[in-house]
Amino acid sequence: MAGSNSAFNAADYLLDRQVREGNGDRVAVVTSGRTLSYGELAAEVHRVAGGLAAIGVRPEERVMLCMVDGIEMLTGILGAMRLGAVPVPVSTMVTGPELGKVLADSRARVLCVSDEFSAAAKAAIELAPEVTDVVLDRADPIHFSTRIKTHDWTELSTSEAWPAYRTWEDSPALWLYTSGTTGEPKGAMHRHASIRAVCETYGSQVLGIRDDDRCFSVAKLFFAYGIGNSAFFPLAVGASSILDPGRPDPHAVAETVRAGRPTLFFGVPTFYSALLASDIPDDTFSSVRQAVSAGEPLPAVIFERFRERFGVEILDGIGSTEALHIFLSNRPGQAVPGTTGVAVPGYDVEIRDTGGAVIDGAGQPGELYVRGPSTAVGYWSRYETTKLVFQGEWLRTGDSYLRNDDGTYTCLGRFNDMLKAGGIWVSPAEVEQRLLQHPDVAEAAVVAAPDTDGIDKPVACVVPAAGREVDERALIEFCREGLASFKRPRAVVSVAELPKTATGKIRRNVVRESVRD
Ligand code: 3SK
Repeated sequence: MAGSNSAFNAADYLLDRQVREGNGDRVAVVTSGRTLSYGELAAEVHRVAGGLAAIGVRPEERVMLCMVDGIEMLTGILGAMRLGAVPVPVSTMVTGPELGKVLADSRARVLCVSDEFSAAAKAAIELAPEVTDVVLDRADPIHFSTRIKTHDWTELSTSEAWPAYRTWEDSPALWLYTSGTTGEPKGAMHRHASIRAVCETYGSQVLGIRDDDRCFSVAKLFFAYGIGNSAFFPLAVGASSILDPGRPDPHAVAETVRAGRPTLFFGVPTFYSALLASDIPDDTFSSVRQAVSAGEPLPAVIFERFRERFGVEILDGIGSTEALHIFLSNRPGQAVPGTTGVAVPGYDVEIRDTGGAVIDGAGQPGELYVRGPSTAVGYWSRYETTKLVFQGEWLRTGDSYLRNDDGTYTCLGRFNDMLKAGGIWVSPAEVEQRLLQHPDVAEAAVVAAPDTDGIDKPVACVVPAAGREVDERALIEFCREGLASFKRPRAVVSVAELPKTATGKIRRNVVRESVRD
């Protein structure tokens, strides 16, 4: 029962329950080299749990995983959970020192790492004195320092099966590091029951995921968005997951889609835009019954162009690492382009002013707060930041939102990305959406930059569409026509690419600095 602290283990819920319910022969996971049934995946997870225990991992200890998507990453995460330990999947897009920072912060003793990140791991370990053991996914271990014992993955996956630890609903299950678009990385600590909560809310009631679905997510398992899409949602209902170890690029993803024929496809706005800019065939997504977007607002123009060209509706939603997954979303068949839809069942949202008072009326911007069954218990060892973000039952998202007359919500950007022109608030997202409607524009970021009088004005950085050139005057005129004139960018800078975070979000602070130079 939700709310009580009875015995519950998320790995048991996702895998062993399927086997107990007679789904052992169903396909659980498909990767480039292997296909595993639920029975086979559960057995491998039991052995990996035993392997981790054999190298000394104890319940409640952290195990960090810096790995490509594949059977090892999935069984490493679920094996640690089964053992009652806490998997900490981390971004594979970081440098050695960045990895070292989160490794040291987490106090993990064991690091699991894919071959291609072993150099970063070597540098990271120098900064993390607690690390004693490294598990590599190749048979030929590289040499770390003398204090480190190295193991290869086969050692784990051929160990004695290990029974599920008697975790409770509120036992620690998973840590996910987040830094927002700036800030220091902080570990959001999630409970076992939160994993079931996201499956029973967004997974079942919004996506309507079924056992005959096949999920493919461009966002990797180390993101909150990706682990829900590729592990929690499919496994909770006996569906299958397609895991791709490669870096997402439109042609490679189109290839995986053609081969795996997913029915649910998960991406982020930047990737949908890259798919639209590519020459992949228009029938690429013919197997997909629903596409999903999160991470940042999906511009209406991308929604329309994707549906027109590929014949698939993209369901835009917003979640956060702290909430574990999506809590505000459009609904299948009823998407309102340019909005993030309404609260996911089980979650409540509020818009509050800077003093924290709830704003009731439609059309008034404020900061979005959410409460629901999957919010993290706080950040690891970050007392002050925890108090700022986790306020009683409510989670402060840092996103600026307004409620529309029809009850849907529209994102105006990060709360602190809002800019003023002529003393009036301007939403960068709104100006960017207008720019994206222009055929010369592939991507856009609008930030504030001081004019010659030192007064902030909106400036746009745009990536031209393939084969096009950007005409500054024409784009400013285009914005003046489509928006209130004060919102138009006063300058347009053409750039080859926009700086992004590992999750594909525009790094506005970097864009801001670049236009101020
Ligand atoms: O940024 C989002 O929208 C998101 C969605 C699901 C899970 C995690 C995140 C950060």
